[in-house]
Amino acid sequence: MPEFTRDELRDIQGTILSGFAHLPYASYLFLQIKDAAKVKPWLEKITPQITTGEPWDKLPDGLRQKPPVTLNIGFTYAGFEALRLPEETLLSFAREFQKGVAARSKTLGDTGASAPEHWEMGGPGTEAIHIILVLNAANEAALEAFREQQRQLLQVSQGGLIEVNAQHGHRPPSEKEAFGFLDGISQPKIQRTLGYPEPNQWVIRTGEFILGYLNEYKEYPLSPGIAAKNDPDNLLPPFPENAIPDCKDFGRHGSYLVYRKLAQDVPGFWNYLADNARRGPDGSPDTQDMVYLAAKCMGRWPSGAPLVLAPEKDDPALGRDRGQNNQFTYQPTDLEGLACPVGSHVRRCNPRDSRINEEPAESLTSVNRHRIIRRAVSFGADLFPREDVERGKIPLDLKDDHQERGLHFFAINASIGRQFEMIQSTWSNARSFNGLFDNKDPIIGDNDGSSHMTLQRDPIRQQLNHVPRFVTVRGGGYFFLPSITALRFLGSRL
Ligand code: N7H
Repeated sequence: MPEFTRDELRDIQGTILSGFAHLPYASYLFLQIKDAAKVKPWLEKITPQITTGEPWDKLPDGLRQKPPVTLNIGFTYAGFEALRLPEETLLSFAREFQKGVAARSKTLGDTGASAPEHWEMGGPGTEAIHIILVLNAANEAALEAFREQQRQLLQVSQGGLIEVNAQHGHRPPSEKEAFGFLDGISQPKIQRTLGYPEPNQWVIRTGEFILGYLNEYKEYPLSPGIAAKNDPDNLLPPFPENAIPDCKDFGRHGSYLVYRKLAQDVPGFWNYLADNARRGPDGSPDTQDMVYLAAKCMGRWPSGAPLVLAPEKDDPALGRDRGQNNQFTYQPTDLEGLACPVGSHVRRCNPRDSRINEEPAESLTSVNRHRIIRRAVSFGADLFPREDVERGKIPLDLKDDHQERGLHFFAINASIGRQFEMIQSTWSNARSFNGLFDNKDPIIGDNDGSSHMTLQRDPIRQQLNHVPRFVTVRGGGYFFLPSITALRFLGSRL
């Protein structure tokens, strides 16, 4: 299989292929279409501004000329309805996308405080969202200027498009999330991107993340189509292998984007671990044991070192070693979970070669049908410096300051149902998982105090009981990230 050509990369939105590590500040502008007819001039102006996957030019010193800001765009199903895409196209989007994230609350375990009725955006009691603009910049000032520029640009729609919500966040230089752990380590490599022409155990077929290419079933992912007669200027490509004659492929080079605003209960997390930790001579919780238990829940140490490779204590050099910190499988050394618990967050979300009743290679094949590309950015002020966790400095008796903090979590995938939703529901929220029972993902599971977290141990396992919910959903949306060609097509129809 060849790598993507420059023209193909120019057609794919950049956020699918890059986390823009050099641009840690982000804003998300949520827009509503009031009058589709007035959106045309805006769409025509914004389309050439969308950051694509085109490789960055090399400077004379050999370094890449990275963009100072990036812009990406996604549409909800309601957004495509508002833009009056033909019915045949609307109905050819994936079912879960048609329903939207709030309607999927049962599947996702969005209950209690996480129920869509309580969401601050994207729920039934808030303004309808049609479009998300994803803005990235190098610092706060550059982000603010870029945001203002985008808000000005909205004016060309003369009220046809309004902003209904805005969210902001940034990745701290330590790359630690609010519980104090290094994040953003394990990402699937996409076949056809630079250096990965062929799929293998670690390189996932393109069609898991970009429509129009074969996926891990060696099939083409479901892609929205449009009758050829509805594309009179012949802008859109045919379906792969011209599989549906008389129909054009609206989805090619596009993908689905899941957004979840996830609040993290930092005092609740550390106080729970304090309650369960060994006591020191003075009767107070042993902070080293608290970090140990937290790492067992996570599957990695605060530095990012995977428990499989560093079972007893953190190994900061390994944690930071981008070449090594994701080089592991669970077989043959840790099938039983003695190093990395079977129910830990990372092992549930990507069991790699460890699914029970499957040979390692078989397990990798089936697990690789449920991978996601994650993009996450923190919001909210720290209760205590998150970098302190790696140093074992965790304050005891943390008081809840009632300030929200957490992650703007994004998942990119070709099938929301088979990828993001499957991980959240069948792996993280399931009481029975890979031989466990009455356990749920201790980090993102829909825990309600009735389930446990089992730490496999020889001779006797340890059990953390009555795990509460540490992550609450505060809002969300299911979006489609069209190709640049599809964006031009959308503009041409208005
Ligand atoms: Fe998770 N965390 O910071 O505590 N996650 N996650 N996640 N997560 C991972 O390997 C975290 C969430 C995955 O390939 C790490 O990059 C938090 C959702 C997957 O081995 C850490 C939240 C879903 C992986 C966290 C959160 C996932 C992963 C280790 C919510 C999907 C890769 C760093 C607030 C439904 C597993 C790394 C692999 C890793 C954290 C949410 C999925 C530290 C705080 C909702 C697939």
